[in-house]
Amino acid sequence: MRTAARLSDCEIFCTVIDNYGDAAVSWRLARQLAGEHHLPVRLWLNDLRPLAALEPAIRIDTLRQQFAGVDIRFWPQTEFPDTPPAALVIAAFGCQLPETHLERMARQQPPPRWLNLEYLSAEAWVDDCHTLPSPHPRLPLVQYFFFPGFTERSGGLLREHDLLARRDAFRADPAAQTAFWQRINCPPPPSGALRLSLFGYAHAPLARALAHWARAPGPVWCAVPDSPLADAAEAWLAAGNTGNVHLQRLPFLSQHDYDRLLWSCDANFVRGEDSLIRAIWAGRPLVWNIYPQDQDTHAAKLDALLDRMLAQTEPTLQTTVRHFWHAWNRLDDDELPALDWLASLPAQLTHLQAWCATLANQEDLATQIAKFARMV
Ligand code: TRH
Repeated sequence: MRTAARLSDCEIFCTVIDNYGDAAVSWRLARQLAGEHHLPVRLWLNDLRPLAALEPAIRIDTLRQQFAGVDIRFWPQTEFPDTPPAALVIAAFGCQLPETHLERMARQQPPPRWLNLEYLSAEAWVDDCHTLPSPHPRLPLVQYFFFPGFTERSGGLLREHDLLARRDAFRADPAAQTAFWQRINCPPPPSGALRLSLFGYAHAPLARALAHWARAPGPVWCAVPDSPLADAAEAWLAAGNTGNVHLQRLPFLSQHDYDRLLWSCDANFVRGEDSLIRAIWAGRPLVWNIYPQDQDTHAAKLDALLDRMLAQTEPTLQTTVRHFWHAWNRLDDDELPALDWLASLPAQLTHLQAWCATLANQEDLATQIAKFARMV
């Protein structure tokens, strides 16, 4: 380890595979390194469309634009522009850096700190792999694996320094809430209704859940931003018999407004990586539709998160939540205990608030990256 060094700038490379998560995580990290750690940040993205969905002020028809202190660049997959490497180079999710850029990095003195930002997992092995070095097979460069995670030995979770304060201020401010519903063109939820937000993949058994909630003891208001679940919800609505369920279709919201939706609901159904973390920071019960992987490797990841999330809870609550999450992810063919899950929400809330507060004591991912890059 070198002693703490000055860090002049940073660049993040991100290849969008599908969906929004890769761009979402890279964008949050870029904004935070620029805004909170005062680093000039370049963000290279091979596809600007997901970013423009998350932040509508972003343009998709330009090679270079500046927004929120970040220099956003289109990353052409053919010839990479000759650009001096930054002092900190982050490859998001194992993406391959352009060969010409790697060669420039190798010629730079001192060479850049080079991190591979890995996918999030709550599994125990993460702690042993976090910050492991991996020398380049040919060039005099070392890449370090940087693992986000839920423990002190991991790289932590993305969280802006004022996120929880902004959340609490929003919840205490009826005018801000009214302005939010108006801005997204949505009537405020009926008073007294249980509020759920629903975001997920096409395989989630939404129609089965809605059929159960139609028989709930009170009204259940379900906000469904654009995703495959929105189509499933509409198909169910068209079939009639909605009982106590009130469906509210929403457009795909900006990241800014999606946070406000999560903060406004009693429980949030999320998916992938980034919306999961935002739902945890909402401090309310959540259900995770994990991104499916080959050979069901996602099942172990889902259970690892459940183990951490439910560690301090009663066995009956653990059984209900675990059972519901497994059925929601179609990990087994069991019946979806949708009404038991609904009845367990007050107990889940107490626990989720405490878990959120505990996790917020951890140093956040951007801060850990900035510190590590100054030390390596
Ligand atoms: O879009 P995703 O399914 O992304 C996934 C995962 O990240 C997965 O781990 C990765 O391997 C795969 O992509 C390739 O889910 P995720 O990560 O939750 O990203 C969704 C983003 O969209 C998140 O930042 C929240 C945001 N969002 C909005 O801004 N507005 C909305 O209305 C909704 C529903 C989401």
